[in-house]
Amino acid sequence: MEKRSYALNRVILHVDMDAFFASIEQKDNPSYRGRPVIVGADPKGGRGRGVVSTASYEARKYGIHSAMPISQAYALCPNGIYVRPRMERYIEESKKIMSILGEFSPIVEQISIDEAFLDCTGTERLFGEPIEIGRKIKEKIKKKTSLTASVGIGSSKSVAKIASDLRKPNGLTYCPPGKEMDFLYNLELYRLWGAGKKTIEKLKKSGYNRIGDIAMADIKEIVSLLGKNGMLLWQLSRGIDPRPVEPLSPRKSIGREVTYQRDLDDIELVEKTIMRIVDFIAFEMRKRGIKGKKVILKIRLEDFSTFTRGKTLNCYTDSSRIIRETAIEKFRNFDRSGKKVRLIGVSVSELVFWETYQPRQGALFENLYEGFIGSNEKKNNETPNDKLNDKLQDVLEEMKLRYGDAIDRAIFLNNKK
Ligand code: TTP
Ligand code: MG
Repeated sequence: MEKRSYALNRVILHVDMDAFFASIEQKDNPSYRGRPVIVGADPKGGRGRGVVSTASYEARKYGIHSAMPISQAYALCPNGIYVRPRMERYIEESKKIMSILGEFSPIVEQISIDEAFLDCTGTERLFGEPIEIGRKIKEKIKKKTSLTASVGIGSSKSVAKIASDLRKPNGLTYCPPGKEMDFLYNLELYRLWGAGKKTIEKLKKSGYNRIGDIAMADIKEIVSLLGKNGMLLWQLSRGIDPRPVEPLSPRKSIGREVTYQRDLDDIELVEKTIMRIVDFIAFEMRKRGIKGKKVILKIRLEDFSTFTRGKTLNCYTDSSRIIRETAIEKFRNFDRSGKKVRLIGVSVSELVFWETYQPRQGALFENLYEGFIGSNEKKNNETPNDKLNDKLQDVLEEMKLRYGDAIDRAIFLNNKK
């Protein structure tokens, strides 16, 4: 098959700090520098439970990495320096870094506590060639924080993300436009952003070992092997990734709306739609580590009159139950004057990127944060049960993405029939 690149001419940078938590510990404690530092749960002389949050590059030589049981890390390197995470401190540094990035482009999308995408298309006259922009960003971060970052530059998010990881730590990697396929060709499959363990296993079994093997294959083969996901992966393997860098602004919202084929009078059915929409948005928010404070319900009636009803919550949330209850309350209080519903929508706005706003108490840090003292934020009456339900819902949404609508909440079953 012919090698062809579908790159758009964008300059996208991915910036990812090196061994972030561990580097901050080394910066704050000069005696830790040059030594294996492991940030995570207490190893308790090898009997500790919980996991490694991250390890300095010196510690990685012993085979220690993020998410490894702390007991295993201890067995590999009993003389390492083991420290508990200090989230507030890391967030402080993260904010500094994000604000430096903002000096290089107004389009910055933070995707975790220590990484972000920048769209620097058209800024060459201000900052120089792409590689020069990368160098300047690294220098500025080093100067202001004494920390090192790795930067990847390419014509898409996926290429930039792969590039930043190639020469860690303190790396700078540029893939010029048009060279995407050559750049990706010999790389191992795990580097493809979006290829999970199972997908990689499947691909390897069928003889695809490098990214280039997928790029050169017939798209139909990959799709028949992996389903819908195959299409995306095939495109990524050729450096095709049109996703824009999307900054998260407080004005922005996450939402979805549904227009019915026939106008509806059945309140119960409309409420079920609201629940479905909310499940989707809450999943999207949790996946991206975002929480929001304002819930907005949109209603269009049979005569096309359109209304919005909003409520600002006590504090930020990504809980399906809280968003759902708020939206449904707004719907029940809305006077339709007997008219049927043509469209219903829910959105959440006043968004914040939660990890840098306040440490996340879920997923990543769960094992590390027994006894963590939260901020002064008021609570929205979130219960442990909500957290469990949200987790279940996330699994469900993942499965829906993979297997279509074969699985769903019991409450929706009647509609399917
Ligand atoms: P990463 O950027 O994945 O890792 P890192 O910055 O430590 O190392 P690298 O040089 O490879 O980028 O994650 C950023 C921080 O997030 C990391 O320092 C600690 C935290 N983290 C966890 O707490 N648990 C995890 O499983 C991972 C992956 C990260
Ligand atoms: Mg990092």
